[in-house]
Amino acid sequence: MSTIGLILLLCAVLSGVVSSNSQTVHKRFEYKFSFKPPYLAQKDGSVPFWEYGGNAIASGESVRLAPSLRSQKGAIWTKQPIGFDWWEVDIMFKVTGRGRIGADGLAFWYTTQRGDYTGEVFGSSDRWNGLAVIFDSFDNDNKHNNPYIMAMLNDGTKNFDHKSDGTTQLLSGCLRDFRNKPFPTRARVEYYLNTLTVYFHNGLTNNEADYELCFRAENVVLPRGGYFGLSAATGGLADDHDVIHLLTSSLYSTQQAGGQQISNDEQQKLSQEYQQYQQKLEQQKEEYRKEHPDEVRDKDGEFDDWFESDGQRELRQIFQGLGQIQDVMRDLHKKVDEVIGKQMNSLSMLTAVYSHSQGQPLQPTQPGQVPQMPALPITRQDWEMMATNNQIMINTIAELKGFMIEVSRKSDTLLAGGAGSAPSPQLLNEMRDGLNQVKQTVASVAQRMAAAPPVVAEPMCATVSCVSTTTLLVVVTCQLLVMFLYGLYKERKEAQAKKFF
Ligand code: MAN
Ligand code: CA
Ligand code: CA
Repeated sequence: MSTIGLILLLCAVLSGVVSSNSQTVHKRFEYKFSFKPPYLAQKDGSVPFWEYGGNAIASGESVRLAPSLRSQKGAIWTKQPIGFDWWEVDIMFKVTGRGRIGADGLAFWYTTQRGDYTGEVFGSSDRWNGLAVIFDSFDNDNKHNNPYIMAMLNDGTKNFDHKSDGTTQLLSGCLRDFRNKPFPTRARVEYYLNTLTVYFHNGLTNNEADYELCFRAENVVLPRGGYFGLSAATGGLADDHDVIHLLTSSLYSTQQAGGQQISNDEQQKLSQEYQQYQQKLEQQKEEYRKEHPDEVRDKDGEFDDWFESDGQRELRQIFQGLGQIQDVMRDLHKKVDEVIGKQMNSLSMLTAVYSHSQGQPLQPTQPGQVPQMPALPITRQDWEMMATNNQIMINTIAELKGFMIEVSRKSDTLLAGGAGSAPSPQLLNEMRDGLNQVKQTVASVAQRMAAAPPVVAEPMCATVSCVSTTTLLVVVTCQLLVMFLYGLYKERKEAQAKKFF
């Protein structure tokens, strides 16, 4: 029967090299370093490519590494050493128990030697050489920091300090509850280009997308050709420690992938193997039907599995609802993060402008770095000052606009009445009045601008070369007047010249 399981694994291999990130990482499923249901264990209880011992028991659906009885220990190890440098292992497991607190936990191993089945460290050997990712349920040091997920590296010399939950020995970790969850919990351990990353799925949903980062550690050097293993232990307190699947993929960078593609020979060999397994499966199915004629379903009971009780339906709906709420919460979380990020940016910029207006120069902490924004708050008074300044600017601009319209109207009248002839004394007086009016308005604008409280943005001119608004207005108005007078003068000249011809 277990051949079905194998066939499923083979199918995944034949699907070829999978690219998780089409740009850089190529993934290849490694069936010889994996197990999963259905038909996880064969009829004789063996798990293809794996060996297990101690109190561990394998069934078609899972491997129970340690049952919920006192002082139990068990482990499962790959038969062959791993022949690739970088890998990703996905472990689906359930730690369940009737107690509010359970013990002791399980561990994932990548070590140069297979460990014991009844060792001291969560069922495996101490002083290992390689990596342990430990899911420690029980708070031995009473620091209220369990269940905890942690990684520990060992070169074969260190003893795990069970009494302190290995607190001083860990490489990295995260506080996560993995006991008694509605769906199986999952962990993804990735070792790629000497970076070790552990993701965790809390089992509150059965959604593939719900992995969260537990930790990432760089510059991790693991010995080559290690074995994968899983182990678990109980003590005075006990939980069931069930592993539903362990799926291994080798990882290759784009350059590596070229050399690692499956050769034609290998592909042929694999498809032959696949055909053989399929034939064997059919034979076994046939045998099973002959041996168990009662278990072959009668037509009436055929769709029994399709129905659910009221209680089952309610539970399913609750979990579905929970899953949806989680999806929404995740999206909201992302959006809030974005908004907070933007707000922080704006705030630091405003604070920098404010502090600069107070005479504090912006200073880069390191050469070539953006100046650090001092963390000065912007007070209500500052906001009010800014608002007042804005209003003054708006009023002044409106006044200037009105004045410009007036000037333009007067110049039109002047041009219409005086074109082609010398300006009359009345016109000259009007022009003088106009000029005086311009002067007065510009002077009053200048006065207002000077009297207004300092605009927060004004000191920016100290760093960027610019002119004040008043100067700009004076220059623009003078320019307009000069142009207007020059136009008048030119027209007169032309009219005089025409008289001569
Ligand atoms: C006892 C001992 C410990 C163990 C706890 C929880 O105190 O067996 O080693 O961690 O129970 O099982
Ligand atoms: Ca512990
Ligand atoms: Ca602890």
